[in-house]
This record gives sequence, C-alpha cells and structure tokens, in this order.
Amino acid sequence: MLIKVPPKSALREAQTTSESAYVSRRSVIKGLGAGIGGLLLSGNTGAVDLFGDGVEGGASEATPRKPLQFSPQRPAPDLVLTPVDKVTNHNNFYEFGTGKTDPAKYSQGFKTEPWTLRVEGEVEKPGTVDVWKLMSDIGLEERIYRMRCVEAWSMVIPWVGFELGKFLQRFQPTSRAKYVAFETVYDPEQMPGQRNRYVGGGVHYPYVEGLRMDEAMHPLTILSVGLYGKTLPPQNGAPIRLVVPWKYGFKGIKSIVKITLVEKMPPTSWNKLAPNEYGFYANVNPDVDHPRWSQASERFIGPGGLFSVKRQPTLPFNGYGEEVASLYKNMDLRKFY
Ligand SMILES: Nc1nc2c(c(=O)[nH]1)N[C@H]1C(S)=C(S)[C@@H](COP(=O)(O)O)O[C@H]1N2
Ligand SMILES: [Mo]
Repeated sequence: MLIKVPPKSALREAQTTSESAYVSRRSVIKGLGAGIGGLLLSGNTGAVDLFGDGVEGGASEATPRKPLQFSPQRPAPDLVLTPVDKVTNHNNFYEFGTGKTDPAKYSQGFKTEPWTLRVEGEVEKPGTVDVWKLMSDIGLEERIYRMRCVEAWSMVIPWVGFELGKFLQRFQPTSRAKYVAFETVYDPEQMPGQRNRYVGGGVHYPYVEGLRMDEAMHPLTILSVGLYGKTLPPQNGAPIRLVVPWKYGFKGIKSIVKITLVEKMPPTSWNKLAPNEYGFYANVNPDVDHPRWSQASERFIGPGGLFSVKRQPTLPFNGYGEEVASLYKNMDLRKFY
C-alpha cells in the first residue's frame, strides 16, 4: 500500500493508527492552527482512466457506484469538527434552491451514476474519466479543512478526496495552461434552480468557477468525493466537487462535469453576477470587507444548536497563509479580491 506524502511545508508529524484495516498511516499536517489529516485508502495503481477522446466501453460499462468505507480521523487538537448533520443540512447549492435546507430537501433523487468528468483544453492528453472508477483507482485521503463561506459562516469538515494537481498532471498540461476552468452539470430536469430563475437565485447556469494554474496545482487544493468517511451526499456536490480551503466557499464548485485548462482567466458565476462583491481570487481575508458586511469575524457552526454558533475572528487565507501566502506576494489583495 502506498502512503500519501503531505506537503512538506506543512508536515508536522506522522502517526500510526489502527482505526481501520484500510488505513496504513495517518499524517497530521499543521499550518497556523489548521489541521489536515492525510491518509490513503486501498492500493493505488497510480492509474487514472484516460480514454483518449471517449469513455471506455460506453455508458453500459460504467463503473457502478460503490459506497465509500472510510474511517474518519480525529482532527488536530485545536480544530473542532462541525457535526455531520450540519455539514449536510446547511448548504449552498443554488441549483436546488437558495434556502440553506433546500439542497438537502430537493437533491435526494439526484442521479450521480454514471458520471463522467471531461478534462480538455491546454493539455496534451484530453480525456474523459469515469468518476466512480477513478475513486477506486486514484488513492483517496482524508483532509480536515476549515470551510469559510463568503456569507461569514464557517465549518470544519473532514473531506475524502485527492489532490487536484496530481489528477491534472496525468493529462499533461501544456505551457499555455495558465488557468483552470470548472463547470457544474447542466441538468434542468433534475435541478429546479436551473429551470427557474427565482429558485436558482439569478445565477446563470451552468455554474462555473476557475483557479489560476498555481492555485490548482497547490497540494492543499483537492477534488472531494466524500465527507465524514462516506460518499458525498448530493447536497454537498456529489459525486465530485472542488475544495480550496483558503478561499471563500463559492470557489468550491459542486457536481463537476468538465475541467478545461485555458490561457486566459475564465469567467466565474458569482463574479459575473456581482463583480464588485465577488472577485476571481476570493481569498479569505479579514481586512477586505464584502461591500454589504464585514469579513473581520465569522460564525463557526460547531456542535450545539444552529443558534449557539460561535463568533470568532476570520483568519487571513482562512488559516492557511503559511502554505499559500507566497502565491500572492506581489499582488494587491484589495484590488484582486
Ligand atoms: N454548482 C454549485 N457549486 C457551489 C455552490 C452552488 O450554488 N452551486 N455554492 C457554493 C457556495 S457559496 C458554498 S459556501 C459551498 C458550500 O458547500 P457545502 O454546501 O458543501 O458546505 O459550495 C459552493 N459550490
Ligand atoms: Mo458560500
């Protein structure tokens, strides 16, 4: 069994664990109080299914959905996990409505099988991946990350996933690849918010997001396929979604069907809707307020009722500054918000 090596910059210690037969080692990464548990599930063949320009075998041979069996780890001592019922019942997924409980209510029949993810653009080897097969091949790990929504609430979530950078490398990005564009599935029949402008909060669908290439390749950036050791529920972006822990939550695009490597900065959904309120970078920053509210503090949704949320100071880069601040060293973060 291969062992996941976490980013060197952030490695604090490695511990053995016997919590699960699948788990060979747990690594704890610490950066500015942010804990990241890294571990690997099952053997890693190192192979992603690249099928050239088509999906192997066609839909009839698509890999069936298999539930994830992953033992959640304990977070670093200074991190308190948001209970799973809050992670899965307080969501933003406007395709299913703008209320916080709408996604949990209206996404339960959402069909995520089969699911393919297309990677194209500035790559030597474009391809289409069977996402359920990918999950069994790529080597999954758990990452416990802070999550900070631009609306000023926050959670701590144990994700299951893999590094986006390692995944992208397999398609061989060209030297012209400067940005990565992501797209959510467009399926108005299944997504009421895509059928009706009011239900969908006025967002122009499909939801799109983007990262600069160095952000996409950063080891903290993951594609997630699970949380709390289980397959991602539909309301959290099943079967595959982006997690960029130092950025506001809206960068974490859900239910992704396409990734395109591009030369120019791609359009992003919230930026298109309200460019003065939501930038492309969207790095968590206590010093740059949203035009309509302060970002200096946040309401942490932890154990206890939704009404016992704790006010706490917002951390620059959401607590991951040690790892990522250098990506922005010559940039005015007030201008590039
Ligand atoms: N496709 C899509 N992705 C999305 C959103 C959305 O409405 N549609 N909302 C974003 C916002 S604002 C946040 S805060 C996070 C919420 O993720 P969670 O519900 O898993 O906590 O998803 C992001 N990804
Ligand atoms: Mo958000």
